[in-house]
Amino acid sequence: MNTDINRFKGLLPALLTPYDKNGKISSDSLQKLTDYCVGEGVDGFYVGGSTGEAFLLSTEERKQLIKLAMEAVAGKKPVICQVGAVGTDIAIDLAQWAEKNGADAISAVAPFYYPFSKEQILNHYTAITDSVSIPMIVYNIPGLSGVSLSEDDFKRLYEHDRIIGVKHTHHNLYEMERIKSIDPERLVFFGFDEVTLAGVAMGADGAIGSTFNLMAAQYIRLRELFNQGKNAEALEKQKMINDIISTMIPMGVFTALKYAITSRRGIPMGNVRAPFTPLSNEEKKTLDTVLDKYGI
Ligand code: MN9
Repeated sequence: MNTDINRFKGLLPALLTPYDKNGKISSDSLQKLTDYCVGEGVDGFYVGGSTGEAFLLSTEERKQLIKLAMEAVAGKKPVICQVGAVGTDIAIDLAQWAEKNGADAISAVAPFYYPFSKEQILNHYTAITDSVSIPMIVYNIPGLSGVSLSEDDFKRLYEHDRIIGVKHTHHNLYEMERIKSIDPERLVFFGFDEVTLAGVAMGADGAIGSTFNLMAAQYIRLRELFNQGKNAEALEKQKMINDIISTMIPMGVFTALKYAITSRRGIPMGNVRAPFTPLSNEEKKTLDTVLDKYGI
């Protein structure tokens, strides 16, 4: 087992992918966004996940995103690159690219769309992990991928030394705790920002979230309050965060975040790719009202 895995622990933005006026990935905005997040105190980055619009990008663009994100972060914090794809060969190509460009770890969503057997899914993870020498963090997100990896699946995945943890984007915290208990040295990142407090209370080593791009400081404070045993205050912080997230969900969290970061942080983010649509003026107003209320 890699003894250095503790450096991945903490609060990591699931990095948004900014576009320039022509709809191309913007290295300038990537630099500004990662600098801003580092300034807020994040512990690392998760690049090219759901929030990063991985499945709206071409493979070439995903490679470009990895390269530009690695250059932008420049070793200031650990970076986990999501390389998952339906085809094993595509995921391996991305994994090797990530390693070559300095990624600290890779992550992969389970292969989706086709009804693969659990055996095939396990082989997929083994093949990707074996193709590189950096660690793999499994991305379990049944709500979007349609594939649910169970405690038993993790027992098998963890037979591989370099599969060092999971990004558990699932509201079942019992399952998360059971997965953590298989091997307490391996890491569990919780993936739903609106329940960060509960995730941490149930033993998550960290959290990877989309809204950390905009307001990481709020989560850092929440964690601090929890660590000081100030649970009621930590819950107040979570409730405040959730007033914002619940406003964003009906309009599309990534779309809402891109609008808010562009307008409030002065970092041009562009829109989320089609078929997603930009916010309407009415949605912008609704979001502005709640962000103003909390001084975000
Ligand atoms: O990566 C994100 N998961 C999904 C994590 O988008 C499915 C979360 O950060 C959510 O966007 C967030 C709002 O539901 O918790």
